[in-house]
Amino acid sequence: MLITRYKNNPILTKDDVPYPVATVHNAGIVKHDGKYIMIFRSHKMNGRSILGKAISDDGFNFTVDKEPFMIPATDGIFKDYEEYGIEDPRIVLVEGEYLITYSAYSRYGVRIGLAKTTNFKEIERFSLITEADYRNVVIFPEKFNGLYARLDRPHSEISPWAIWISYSPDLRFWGESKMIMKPMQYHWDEMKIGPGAPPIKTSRGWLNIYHGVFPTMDGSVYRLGVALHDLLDPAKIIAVGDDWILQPDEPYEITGYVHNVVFTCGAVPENDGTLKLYWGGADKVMCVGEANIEELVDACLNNSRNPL
Ligand code: BMA
Repeated sequence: MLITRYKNNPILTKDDVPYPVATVHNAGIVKHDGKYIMIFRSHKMNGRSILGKAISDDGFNFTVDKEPFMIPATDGIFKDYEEYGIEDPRIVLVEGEYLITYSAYSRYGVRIGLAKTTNFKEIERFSLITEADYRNVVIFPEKFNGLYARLDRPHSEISPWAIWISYSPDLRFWGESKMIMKPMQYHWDEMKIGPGAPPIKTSRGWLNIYHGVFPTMDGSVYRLGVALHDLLDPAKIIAVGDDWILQPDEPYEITGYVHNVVFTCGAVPENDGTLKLYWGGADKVMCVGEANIEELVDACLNNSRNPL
């Protein structure tokens, strides 16, 4: 077992939230000033999503803020594109700024918003960084030759939904896009894949924990897998682990708002070489597990499949 589930999962549910919500799931998470800050998604009772914030000393026991952290914008261009809700935040620290990427839903489709904060109190909505039909944007914590880099997942009618990379000098304008990893036929991720947690730097490469989806007669199953990107050229994938590292096994992952889902938006690497991996269980609750980072890298290298 590469991921050891925390014994008291789920760590956060709707009953921990002091305002009315139906779910708590798909949270981004970072360590800031010695505390774990979690930005989670909740469905409201109208079926649209908002983002909440929770804080913890140990990464397991969280307390939720009295008010939501972000709700759909009420003015400017963001208002038009967040009308149906905001979902699945990822957080990364780059050069002293926390960058939060989230899915913005509206009558025009789903695109990605980028907000910045330094303290998780004041938030600046910076830019809408894709057009419609993109989800799952994770930004690398470091720049490459002076450029920010991101992984994302555009929707395509022609090819299975795959992971792409793009670069930006300023977080606003993105380009040099390229598909770098795609689903594999008759495999656990054959229907679609997407970036999960922001990439984690290791001595052997960037560890990318992604999700893959398999269609069954009983609906789709969301699982997590691992890939390793070159440290200097993240478009180059060194290896993709052939097996999933986590699948819905516990009752709170099998049954919920959407059945059979483990979905990650964040992980925290610790100084002792372990990783706290966070995931939404069945789109309803938040869970955590621990892993050894080197073992996850080995899982990419020792039993690989082709990225493309
Ligand atoms: C995806 C997204 C995720 C969700 C998953 C399973 O398409 O909507 O937010 O966790 O489906 O329902």
